[in-house]
Amino acid sequence: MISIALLSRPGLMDPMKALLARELPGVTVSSWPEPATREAELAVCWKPEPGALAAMPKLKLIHSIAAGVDNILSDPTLPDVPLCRIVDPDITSAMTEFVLWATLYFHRDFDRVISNARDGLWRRYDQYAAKDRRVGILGLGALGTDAALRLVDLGFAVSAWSRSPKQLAGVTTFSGADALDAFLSETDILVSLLPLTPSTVGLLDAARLSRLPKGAALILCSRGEHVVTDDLVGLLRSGHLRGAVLDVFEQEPLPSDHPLWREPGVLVTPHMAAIASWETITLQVADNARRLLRGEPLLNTVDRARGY
Ligand code: NDP
Ligand code: OXD
Repeated sequence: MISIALLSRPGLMDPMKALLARELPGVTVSSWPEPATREAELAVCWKPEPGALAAMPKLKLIHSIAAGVDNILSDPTLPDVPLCRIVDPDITSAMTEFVLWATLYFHRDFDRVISNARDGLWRRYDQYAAKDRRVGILGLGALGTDAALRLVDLGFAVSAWSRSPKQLAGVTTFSGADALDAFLSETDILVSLLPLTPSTVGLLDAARLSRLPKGAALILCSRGEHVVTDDLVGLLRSGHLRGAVLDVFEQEPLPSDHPLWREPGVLVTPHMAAIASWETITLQVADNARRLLRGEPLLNTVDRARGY
């Protein structure tokens, strides 16, 4: 039976040990930096220490416990073995719920009335029909596609931007770097569901965010590194942007004294848009472990050259 190493901060993945033993009878599970991890054929990772995977000479497969793999690909010594990630309908639904909630938060002025309620201020705002609100989604993959379709169901004017051309019923699609400015200029509520890669890091800087129409809002569900925080804060303070729901940050957990917690117009959520259960993660890891042992195609492999 296969030998699996868990690589993360101490204790994080402990719940997987019993679940992996249930799914893969006879499996050996060790946690980095135990010496037994050197014998592992499969590594299950969240933010593995750079160099740790290179010290596993028998490694045949690296498995992320998350949808995003930037925290693994950032290791310059990463061994050249397949890398798989988590893709799951429950995670997709959870992300869509979060995107719908955050879209409605701005669309129906909850950002303003929650703040007004703290001051006992009774104030109503002009209402807009969903069809008159343009929601733009960066990234039209597993998560962006579902969120876009559900927003269409609610009647929003939905557009999306991806690397390669795509067609999706009811969605105006844009692709490639040359189309980004046009996409942004027609977006009232911008939702980021991009992977973090060398092409997308720092994408939302002052120049790009300024392309959004005055009064636009940002919903950041992807990675903190997609946004240049000082540029975002500058555009919020100048009044060009209305607000931002930020679920992801360069540093997580976001320190309690970080100014973003208290920045007017910003709502911080704790990387909770879509959280995979240990059961879901284990079932996908175990499925790929069996496939590896049987020499069958792996599921949800990452294109390492593209970075996602
Ligand atoms: P996918 O890999 O399925 O989709 C990625 C999408 O981004 C694709 O449409 C791809 O285009 C597009 N894309 C990638 N690079 C570029 C680029 N340079 N220019 C334009 N478009 C680009 O990812 P998922 O939908 O599964 O997940 C997206 C991200 O969401 C994850 O990487 C992770 O960072 C984040 N996430 C956050 C969670 C949270 O709780 N906050 C939970 C889960 C994920 P194309 O279709 O042409 O390939
Ligand atoms: C992620 C995840 O990639 O939680 O952020 O899956």
